[in-house]
Amino acid sequence: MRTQVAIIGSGPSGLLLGQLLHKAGIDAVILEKHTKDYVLSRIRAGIIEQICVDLLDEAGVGERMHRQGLVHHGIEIAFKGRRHRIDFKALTGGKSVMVYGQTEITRDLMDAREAAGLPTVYEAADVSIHDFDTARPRVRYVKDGKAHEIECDFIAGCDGYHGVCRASVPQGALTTYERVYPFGWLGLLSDTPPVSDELIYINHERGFALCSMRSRTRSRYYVQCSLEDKVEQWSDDAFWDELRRRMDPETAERLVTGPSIEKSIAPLRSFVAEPMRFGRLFLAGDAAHIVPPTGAKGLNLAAADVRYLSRALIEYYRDRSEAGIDHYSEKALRRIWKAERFSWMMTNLLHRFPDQGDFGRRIQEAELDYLVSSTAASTSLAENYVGLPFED
Ligand code: RFL
Ligand code: PHB
Repeated sequence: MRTQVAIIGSGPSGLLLGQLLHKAGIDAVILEKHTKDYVLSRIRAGIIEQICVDLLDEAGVGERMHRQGLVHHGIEIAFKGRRHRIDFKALTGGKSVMVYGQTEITRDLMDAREAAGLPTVYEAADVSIHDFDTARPRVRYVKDGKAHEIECDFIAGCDGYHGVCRASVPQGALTTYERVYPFGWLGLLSDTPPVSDELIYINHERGFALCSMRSRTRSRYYVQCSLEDKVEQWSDDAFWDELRRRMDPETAERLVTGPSIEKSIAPLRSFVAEPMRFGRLFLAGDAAHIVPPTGAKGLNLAAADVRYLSRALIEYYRDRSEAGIDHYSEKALRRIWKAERFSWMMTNLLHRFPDQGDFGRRIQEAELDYLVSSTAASTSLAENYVGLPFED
């Protein structure tokens, strides 16, 4: 088989890239290790920036998002039992974010891909990539016990943190930067009305908590937990009790609980691999970088990479220019490091660290106090949260 771009991974990065290339008349095949249902069952991101909304519109998959997504003009930050609102609209000249689940985005992109009759190979086993340092890269995989090979012009590594693409880059060609945090997030999804109209990020002596949502009838909550905790040890009741303890009394009073429909633990990590291009292989999304979820940036960064990469590939095919692909890594990394900084800052600001000590705690309190009392500090948080402008 031959295609122009072989895309590895059908998460949001791979699917969005496939759709934008298709709109520009460029062929792509997507190879995905898991089943479609498995990909759709992963509960992840919930907040998208305007740039991601715009890109989904450009890809022609924005209709349901605009119908069902909730526009949010601010968040609340709670500490010492009080909530403080960060007003995005006032601080950023009218900007906002949207609540629309990653699962829904993935579904919309999969549906559009299917409707256009575009090829995705699910349950593609043993995917391996070859000759990406030449003009004729190849991808091999096994499907239903049969070996296949695809010849292509480019390979897009959209296969997440544990994927095969970054792992196939020769040792020494890659520099990685990493920070692993000494705690995780236990998340619970339930068909209960959200406790508030906006997200609440809580700094509490028992640990961080986050009140988020997927819709007006579906809530998503998180509590900071130990890395040793197992999800089976956490009954729904234990989760709700712990969440309630971390809330201010008024919020705790409003909390509506119910059975969980999903519960999982995610470790927190910051990670960047540089560069993001090796000959005719490009990395995009979680394959190249991870942020702790505290800044709600992971999916948004993936979308930003895809915006740069799709434009670069379109420029290559349309204008025969390599300028875009030559600058892809550098441009993407400039934005990535700013989001890494923001996500690291939010994580430090809001969590309890085992080695924090009294001094660290007082500094954190001063930082929070400064944040909510200074327009400059609130503006900085707001402009990062809604997404920094593109430097094209
Ligand atoms: P994905 O979604 O991991 O998709 C990669 C796909 O590649 C497949 N794959 C392979 N396919 C073929 N061969 C192989 N060898 C393969 N190896 C892997 C995988 O099966 C998978 O289908 O990466 P992608 O597309 O780059 O998307 C990134 C986002 O998923 C991620 O950044 C976000 O979910 C992060 N994130 C959040 N981001 C936000 O912007 N806003 C949020 O509010 C937000 N909240 C979150 C989050 C991530 C979380 N967790 C669980 C880490 C909340 C949480 C709890
Ligand atoms: C979510 O709704 O899953 C969510 C929202 C905001 C975050 C992280 C996760 O910062």
